[in-house]
Amino acid sequence: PTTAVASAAVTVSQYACQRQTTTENNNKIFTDALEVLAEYYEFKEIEGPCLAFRRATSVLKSLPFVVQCLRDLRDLPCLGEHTKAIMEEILEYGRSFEVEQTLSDERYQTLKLFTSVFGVGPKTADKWYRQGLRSFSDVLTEPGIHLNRMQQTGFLHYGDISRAVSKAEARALGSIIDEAVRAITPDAIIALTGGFRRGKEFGHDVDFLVTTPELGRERSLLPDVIDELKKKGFLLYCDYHASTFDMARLPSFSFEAMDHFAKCFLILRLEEGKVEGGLNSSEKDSRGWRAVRVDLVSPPLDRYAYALLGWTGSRMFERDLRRFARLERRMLLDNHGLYDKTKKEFLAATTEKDIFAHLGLEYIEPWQRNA
Ligand code: TTP
Ligand code: MN
Ligand code: MN
Ligand code: MN
Repeated sequence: PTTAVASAAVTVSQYACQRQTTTENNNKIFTDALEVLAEYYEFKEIEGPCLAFRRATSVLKSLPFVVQCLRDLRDLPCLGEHTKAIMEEILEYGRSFEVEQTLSDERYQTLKLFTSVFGVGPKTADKWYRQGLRSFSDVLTEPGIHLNRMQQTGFLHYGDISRAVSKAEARALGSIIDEAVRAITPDAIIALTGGFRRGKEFGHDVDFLVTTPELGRERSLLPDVIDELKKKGFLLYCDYHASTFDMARLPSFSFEAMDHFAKCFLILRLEEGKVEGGLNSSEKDSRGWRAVRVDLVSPPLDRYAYALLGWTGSRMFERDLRRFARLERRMLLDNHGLYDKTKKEFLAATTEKDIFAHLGLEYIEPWQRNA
């Protein structure tokens, strides 16, 4: 009889968009450790090792087996010497000295804390650290510090926003968004996207794509939806960005750049009574509501498939889709479209399957994109 061997002769692609990665992570003990190191280098703004650790993490998340010895790693891509050394330590001692050192590093701890505030990125966090600030009360009592509106809101709702959003809460928010959008245009198209579309149980926010069949109408859709949410008493915070979309522009070469669609970053008030099974609260409080982060993006309908693919993530999956397009197909992909450099033309798509087909990639379902 044939016995299944863990690291059987199945080749694992170096591209996340050619791997199936569900939310079931068999190698969490390794990926948690490697993510700490990735974040450490991110805070240090050293891109190379940061990306290397993220790529390694992403490969390990796709494996259908638990790595039990270094031999299991033999034929896997994206695992460098540093990664393998960390994994070897964990295999042998159940933990990594370097990771534990990083976790107790003062700068790492402080930047981790500061960047957990909505509106505070690594740059601001590092500036505060270099000013000698170490805690929220340091920041909030330091005379020279100016907090922008986003950061003020971030501190105000810190407890709620730093607590994970559950699937039940995402569903309740779906109904709220659905109702608000349909009050504006009954024929609106609304799709859940982001981590919840990938089947995650918890998220840091809830992402929706909303648009209308009428081209051009989407430009004024979000302002109307925002007014509606405000009128109904749901709106706690709104950062709206109007569309800067230009049809003629080539897809951008950058991986992390924001797209040009109209979008808003919101904080909404979610009532306990709207959530089946109640709120995801650590301690029962008597408020009966919580604040939740919600993102809305509104592409024109003819870019719906590209926007949906781009906003479904994961970030590593998106990054590799673009890298694959560029290096393997001489095509440029971003949230707006796909440009074939050989044919010198944009490729139209009405579904995500069309885009995978254009790229000559096997279709990967949303719940298999948790790279
Ligand atoms: P996020 O909501 O940041 O991440 P997530 O939903 O995968 O995970 P979490 O549970 O932590 O919320 O982003 C979702 C996707 O949207 C991600 O792939 C990046 C993409 N995105 C853009 O393409 N453009 C943008 O301007 C923003 C803000 C996000
Ligand atoms: Mn999200
Ligand atoms: Mn802004
Ligand atoms: Mn989001």
